Amino acid sequence: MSIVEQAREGDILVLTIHNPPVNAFSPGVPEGLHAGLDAAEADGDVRAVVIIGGGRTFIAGADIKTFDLPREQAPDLRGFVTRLDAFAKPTVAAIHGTALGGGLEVALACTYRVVTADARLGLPEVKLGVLPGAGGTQRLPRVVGAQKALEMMLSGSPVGATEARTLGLVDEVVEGDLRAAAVEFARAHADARPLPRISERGVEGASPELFAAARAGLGKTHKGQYSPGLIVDLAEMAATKPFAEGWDAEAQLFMQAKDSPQSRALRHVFFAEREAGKVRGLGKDTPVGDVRQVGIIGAGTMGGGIAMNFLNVGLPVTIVETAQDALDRGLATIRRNYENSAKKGRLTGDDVEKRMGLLTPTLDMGALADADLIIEAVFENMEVKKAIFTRLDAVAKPGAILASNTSTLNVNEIAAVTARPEQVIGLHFFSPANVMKLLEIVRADKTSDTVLATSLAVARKIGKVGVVVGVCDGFVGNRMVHRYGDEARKLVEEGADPQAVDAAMHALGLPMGPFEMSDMAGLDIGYAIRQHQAGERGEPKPDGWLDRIVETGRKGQKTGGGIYDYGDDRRPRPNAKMGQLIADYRAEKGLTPREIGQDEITKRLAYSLVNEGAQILEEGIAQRAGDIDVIYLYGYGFPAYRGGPMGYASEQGLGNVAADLEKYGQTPAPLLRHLADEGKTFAAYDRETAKG
Ligand code: 3H9
Repeated sequence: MSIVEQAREGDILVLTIHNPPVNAFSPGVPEGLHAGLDAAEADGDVRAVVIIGGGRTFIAGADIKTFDLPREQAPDLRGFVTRLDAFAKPTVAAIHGTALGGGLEVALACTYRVVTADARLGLPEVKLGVLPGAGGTQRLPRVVGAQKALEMMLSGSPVGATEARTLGLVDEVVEGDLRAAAVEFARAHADARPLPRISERGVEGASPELFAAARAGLGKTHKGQYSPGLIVDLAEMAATKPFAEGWDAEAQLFMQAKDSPQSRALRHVFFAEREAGKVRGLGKDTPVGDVRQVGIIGAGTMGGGIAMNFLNVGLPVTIVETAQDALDRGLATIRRNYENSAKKGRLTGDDVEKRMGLLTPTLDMGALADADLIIEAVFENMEVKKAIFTRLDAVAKPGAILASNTSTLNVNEIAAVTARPEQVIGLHFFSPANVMKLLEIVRADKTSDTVLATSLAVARKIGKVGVVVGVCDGFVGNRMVHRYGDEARKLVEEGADPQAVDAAMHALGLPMGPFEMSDMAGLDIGYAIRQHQAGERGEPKPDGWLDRIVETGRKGQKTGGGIYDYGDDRRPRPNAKMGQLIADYRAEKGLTPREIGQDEITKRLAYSLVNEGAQILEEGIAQRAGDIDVIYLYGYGFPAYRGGPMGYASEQGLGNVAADLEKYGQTPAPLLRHLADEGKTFAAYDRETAKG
């Protein structure tokens, strides 16, 4: 079948795009569409043209894979849109699924748009660090007004068919057969002249204040990002300059944005997110189990948060505790969380009761006999976990998935106490578990493919980004964060203020620096880990400056302060006594503080993540560098526009990263060294290893 199929419906020519999976504007598509317009021009009997997508969607945009091609090899979307806009016969975009980016731009250059009731239309380019580059910045404001256009282009979120109709973005919402309805519509409008062209309209609702306010808001909504400012500039041009001028400026700014490191990073993230859901070696036909009943052991903060994920999607949850008061507290917390959402208007009172109604509290582990998936979420102690899994093995039905929410412990060891280690897996949720999107899915040595595939499906069902990792201390996220924390503490020993260390991470775009994060998580957690690890290695009790802070009783936000003080606004403020404690510590240890610039702090912190990430990759604990990036985006707030830590390092050049690591006294991991020597990126490594 040709990539663009031409078919006559009497006097209407229908052009159907067949470019699965999402009809992106790939090489071959413009050629096929031009051929269709040639045919419509040549044949006097053709009165109008319909453009429709074959398969599941209309055009989902420019083909993101072609962004790095030289301009002359990239599909010419703008050339096609120009011809469409000037076409002498009426053209109708028949839209189902999603008309996104270049797809909506094609539709906007058509004379008319008809859509199915479930269609969605949007300009999501900002999410790729670019801007609508085929007339979207100039046409959308002319259709929906300046304010709505800004909102759509800056958020990148699509609108549904009904809203699109109200906005005048579409001409008709179709029930039933879209193709037939579009042909009918085209025929009914075949003789309309002059043809209405969006490019000839003015922009409603524009004012200098509107654009000034939009610019002022960017610091909050798009801090540190490049393309949103350009989008506002172009929307303003749409309102104040002739179409042709805005159209030319758009082309130039699109190229600038496309060639920016931020766009490269965001495109890397787009594909990394999609790859992360795929497990190498796991067949597409791997059976996926049905999860209808969920059991949770532990009604503490984690257990309660985990339970909410399932209740939110209508799955019944049985939650088990050892004592009635702990169970009551857990339930009250879940209810309070839901009621807070209801107060904010995110849920109705009915929703709250419906969700609470799906929750069965019990002190009896035997009540988990019917559960398809059981998640243990008690405190981190191997003996306690082993006892629970031994009991679960006796109680759970055959085929039930037995999962541990451990964040550090060895899942193989936990699995080994059961007679069914193939049913055991780690499901590591991030706190707060009802909010954070990341789920590390820890594949133990004997975990079966079905258990793995089912866990991935469960992650999708509850709206999490599931990333498969292997067993090691801290898995991917926490193992890397431990190295990062070590480096942060060292920087303070050497002379940096904690505030300066955190500020460097803010400048990189992270919502929190390492010390704010530790204060939030509780300083006692890291303290306990350091003590434990030293004990295991037979080393003396750790006595760093941070250990000393914990020993003063300051454990972070939960005790009102830790490294910093916190007021009601929960913002960190330096504490003079802690500053003195650090100064005394340095003096006692004979450390002469030195000035440390932001550049050094940023490199040492970011590259400590990268170096550990490279080690993790080499050990096969993560399948891909892209997976590590996805973990850092969704679990730690690493900004997508930096590409995650591994993407960021690749953008800096791995040779430079290795040299900086050495300069600051760290040894580059062998894989990092190797890639640096070969002049490669982590993305190249991912591509090579994908081939096997
Ligand atoms: C643009 O248009 C620029 C213009 O303004 C100017 C140009 C001059 N290209 O997400 P899924 C692949 S910028 C290439 O899993 P879903 C995707 O990688 C573009 N590939 O499915 C995946 O591949 P694989 C503006 C693409 O049903 C497969 O399709 N448009 C593209 O959950 C399925 O994707 C956008 O930003 C693409 N444009 O969601 C839209 N899109 O199977 C981006 C998808 O190998 N796309 N793929 O893993 C989306 O938002 C979602 O993919 C969509 C479907 C909603 C369409």
